[in-house]
Amino acid sequence: MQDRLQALKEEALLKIEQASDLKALQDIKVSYLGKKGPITEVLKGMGKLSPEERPVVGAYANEVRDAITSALELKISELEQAVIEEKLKKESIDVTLPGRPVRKGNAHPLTAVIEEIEDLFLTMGFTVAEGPEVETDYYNFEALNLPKDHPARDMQDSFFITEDILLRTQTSPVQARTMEKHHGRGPVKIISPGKVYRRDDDDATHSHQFMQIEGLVVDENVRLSDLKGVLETFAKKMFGEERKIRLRPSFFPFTEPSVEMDISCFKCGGKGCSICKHTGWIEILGAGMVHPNVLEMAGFDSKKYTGFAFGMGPERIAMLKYGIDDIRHFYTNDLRFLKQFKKA
Ligand code: 2U9
Repeated sequence: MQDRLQALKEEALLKIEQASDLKALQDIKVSYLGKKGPITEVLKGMGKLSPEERPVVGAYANEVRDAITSALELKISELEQAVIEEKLKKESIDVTLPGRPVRKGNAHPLTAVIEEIEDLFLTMGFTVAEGPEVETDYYNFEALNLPKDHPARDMQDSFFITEDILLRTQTSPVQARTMEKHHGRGPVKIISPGKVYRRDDDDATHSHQFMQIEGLVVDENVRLSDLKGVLETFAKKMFGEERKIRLRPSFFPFTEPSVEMDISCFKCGGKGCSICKHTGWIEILGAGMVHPNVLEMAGFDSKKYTGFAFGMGPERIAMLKYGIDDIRHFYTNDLRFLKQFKKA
């Protein structure tokens, strides 16, 4: 019986040695150590042995089973390791290969123009102020010298949320709020870029939501000539050093006097062309000296303090600068339009 066990052991160890995959090892395990395997058969026949032989054969059978079990475990772990090594070899990364190109985006043309304008005013000592798009009637109208019955309110037909709360129609409430925070002490020198809303039918030149950049300077001895100097610097930096500016009288409820600023046409230099509608001049923005009522409502002594303010539409500036013919291009997210503003 011991010879039979010895032969089984050698046979099993040889097969384990020669096995080339995990499935073959599993089959060997079942066929040698399983319930119907030859070792179990030998153990079952031990009843026929003499009492002296029985423990000797039993111990040897256990030894054979342990030898086969450990040979199987060793071979299994060798094969598993080989599989891992094969996988590592196949999946190794060549770090010297060139990477896939990353698609680069670009700033939205409006964002680019707003940032350019912000940078210009930052170099002139202005800071950027922001405020809520959902405003109270007080900051949007009343504090800007537009009382409830004022006819100029009609020009800013609005989206009201309640009787007293609306989507702001201009960024002027940011200036009114900033002035209040100064508690009657200057200087105030800010620009306020942001979204504004007006009830309007959208077409090539109108949008119910658009952007504004307004500016405000309040201090002692601020004059119209200061306004003119700041606007001229802005016009030249934005549209070319050769630009001339002109101020025409206008009306805004929050400024007195009020003006519109034109620049000499950057296309024809003033001779007259389709861009300047053959006038030689292009209207860029509105401005004026802050109305004393507005200063007083925000807590400034209008005998001691004066100020100037201006407002412009970045869409209009971008349309002029890049020859864009329809304001809706800014808001419809057409990549064919947006990709044209990639910087080289
Ligand atoms: C305060 C005092 C005065 C802001 C000003 C304009 C002139 C102006 C419009 C032009 C076209 C805006 O984009 S647009 O619709 N704005 O012409 N805005 S003065 O004056 C202020 C603002 C706040 C406290």
